[in-house]
Amino acid sequence: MTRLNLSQNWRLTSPDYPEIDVACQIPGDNHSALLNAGLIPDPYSKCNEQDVQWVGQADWQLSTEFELSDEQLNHDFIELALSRVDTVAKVYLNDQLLASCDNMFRLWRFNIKPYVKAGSNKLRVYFHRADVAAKQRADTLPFVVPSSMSNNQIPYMNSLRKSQCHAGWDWGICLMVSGIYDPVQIKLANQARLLSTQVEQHWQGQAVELVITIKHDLDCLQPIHLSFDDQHVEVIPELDSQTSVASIHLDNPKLWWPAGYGEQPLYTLQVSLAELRIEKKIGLRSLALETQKDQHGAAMTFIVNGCPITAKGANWIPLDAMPSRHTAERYRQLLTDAKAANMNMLRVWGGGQYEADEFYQLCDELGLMVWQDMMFACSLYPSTGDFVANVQLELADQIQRLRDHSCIVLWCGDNEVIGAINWYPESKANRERYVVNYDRLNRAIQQVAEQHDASRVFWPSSPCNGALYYGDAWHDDSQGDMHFWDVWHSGKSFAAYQKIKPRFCSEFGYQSWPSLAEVKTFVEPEDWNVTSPTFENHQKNPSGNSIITEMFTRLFRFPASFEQMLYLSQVQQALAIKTACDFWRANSPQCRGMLYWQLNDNWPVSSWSSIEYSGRWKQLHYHAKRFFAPQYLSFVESDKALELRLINDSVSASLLDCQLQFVSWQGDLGFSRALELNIAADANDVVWTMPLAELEKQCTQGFYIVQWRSNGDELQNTWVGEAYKSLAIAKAEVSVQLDEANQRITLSTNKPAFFVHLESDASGRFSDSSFTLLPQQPISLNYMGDEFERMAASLRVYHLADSY
Ligand code: BMA
Repeated sequence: MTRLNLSQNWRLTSPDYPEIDVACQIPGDNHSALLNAGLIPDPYSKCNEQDVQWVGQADWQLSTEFELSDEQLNHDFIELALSRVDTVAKVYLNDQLLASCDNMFRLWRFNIKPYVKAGSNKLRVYFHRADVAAKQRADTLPFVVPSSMSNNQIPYMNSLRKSQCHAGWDWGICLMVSGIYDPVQIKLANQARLLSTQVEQHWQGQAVELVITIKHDLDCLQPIHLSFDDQHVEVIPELDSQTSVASIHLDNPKLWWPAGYGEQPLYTLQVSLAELRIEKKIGLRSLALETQKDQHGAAMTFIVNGCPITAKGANWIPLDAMPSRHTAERYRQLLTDAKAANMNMLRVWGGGQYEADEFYQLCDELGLMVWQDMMFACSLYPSTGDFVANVQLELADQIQRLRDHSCIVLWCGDNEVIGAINWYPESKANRERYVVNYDRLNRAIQQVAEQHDASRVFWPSSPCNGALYYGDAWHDDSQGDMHFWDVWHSGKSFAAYQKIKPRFCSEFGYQSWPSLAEVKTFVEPEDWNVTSPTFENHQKNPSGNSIITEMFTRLFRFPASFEQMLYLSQVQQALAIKTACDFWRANSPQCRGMLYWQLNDNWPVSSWSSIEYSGRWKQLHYHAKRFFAPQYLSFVESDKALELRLINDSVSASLLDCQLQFVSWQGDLGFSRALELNIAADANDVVWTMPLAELEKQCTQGFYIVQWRSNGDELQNTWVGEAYKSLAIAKAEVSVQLDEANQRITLSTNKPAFFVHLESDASGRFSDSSFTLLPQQPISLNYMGDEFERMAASLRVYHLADSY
């Protein structure tokens, strides 16, 4: 097949602004094009968000021209492939209406043979205002279907199949972008097309039978060739059947494992028919979701290759609010950073988008399991025939595109839509109607998922207790997945994380402010204040800043400056999520999943993320690298004692050397013990205890610290017995030595220093940060970036006792 990439010479115009005619990169969006042309200010800077709202309130048009030769025109099939067309758009070819699109998640293939000619052809895509289209659709519904106005700044987003966070979210800018976010291609073929392939893995012990289904439109006996690794198969299609099936048997293949559990070998599958070819990389693994009843309720455990996995990771939102910036490099960076923090699962959250192919390819390659939501979030959704039919087409497209990615472990119907039935006055007043309405759509989603992929479990919603439960999954820790927001949204103390024992917590989060380095990119120095207009515009959760500040007063001495407030907010966030993960890991195997909210930001903002928009790691991400380590030592308080537990999330036994110490605030060693620890595969053992009565005397005197090595990393965990504000922490003096030749930084201190954190204005990160530093035990780490000089010139080293 020949493909022509129509990525060149696109122009963006608007009937509402006749003077605008600018170049537009495709894949790309209108805001990016206008920004490049200097017609709008940077929407991410200062309060510019408000000044660019006019862009979303206009119709736009993208147009280009392309050449076709006589020879190309003679092909039997000439198709235009369009995907991620956002959203209500008409496609014209040579000024004839070719198609109407109204679903950003569809993968369109239009037969354009009747519309094209030799020589130059004109392609034009006209985008209608999405806010107006959304209202028009909502007006036709038989009853009110409420949409999420606490997140969206534009109403009725639920009536459009468009990324729901385009209208803003409680971490997101409202841009109402439009454009085309995948490459636009013309596909030429003769005789027949290869339409799709599906690889099903049927496991029997260590052997796998691959059933490969190929869809095509051959009408002659031409062979289809398949190769998988070093095996080759030829299939002769049956006449009048557009589906051919081949099978390949492998004994003891190399297994694909989630990160931390093993390697990620990928086999190459090639399917070819004459000059047409489909190529895929396939990871071989068996997969199950264990939901059986047990003494705690019911399990929620992913089983890969027969081994129960503890899923550790975060929730993923779209990379950037301007889709032009969804580049392969940025996917790779962010996903590599997720893996570097010992994550093995990401949840693609339902208010964003089915991600680009690169995302899933990288997750396959890195061993990041994907919990895939369908794109519905926090609103109620229509269940009218046309809406449901549109969704079914979207899901058929997406599931067929994605199902051969081994990284995907679950199809989940939506984000928080069951819960949303309890949020809106209309649905509270008529719950039956809205539960039935929910189920009609959800059931249709399930049917398409099961029709196109029988190999994965369909999970109705997140959070959810299982099929046909409509209760409060937010708070039920006995079964299913839960979203635990009692700490952030309801103001409970961090100890509330230790009052629950989730089976799988797929959301829990705590906000922080961005680092000073990040703040410099979007706030002018005169607005460096957490209540300045600019700073407040970059906080989309109305009570966010007060929640952060109020929690300071519970835990810490109040920070002395704006800069120290930023730093301390990241200490606080790290401590919140670490409190939860330390406790839940210590509760494995009862808890088999923890995905915090949220991995990333789609613009510079105050949020729950552990990686800032610029890519800089917040303190939380450095902590996650420790508290998600496969071999982890966690302190937990039971009724009687402080326990040190060793958790081994691995398929093999492990031997660990660790050093446990009690250190006074002044740095005197009260107790030091070297422990040599053996642990079985997938185990959780108590390795040391201290009775509470003893501990009470100790905890005002100092703290425990345990240090160990795992997978080449130096790890540590610190336990303090009371809120930091009440402890007699010494005013440490931390000094820094730089070694440019080796990109090394060495930190030393005269007194114990807590949450010692490095930050600079340079790009890149450090091999470690936000740790406890002890006197006489300097820590050396690497700067991982290409701007050593800039890093050195702007390096700021923070620590807790320095924040007040
Ligand atoms: C969740 C998510 C998001 C939201 C986050 C923080 O429940 O599903 O909708 O951004 O909470 O409020």
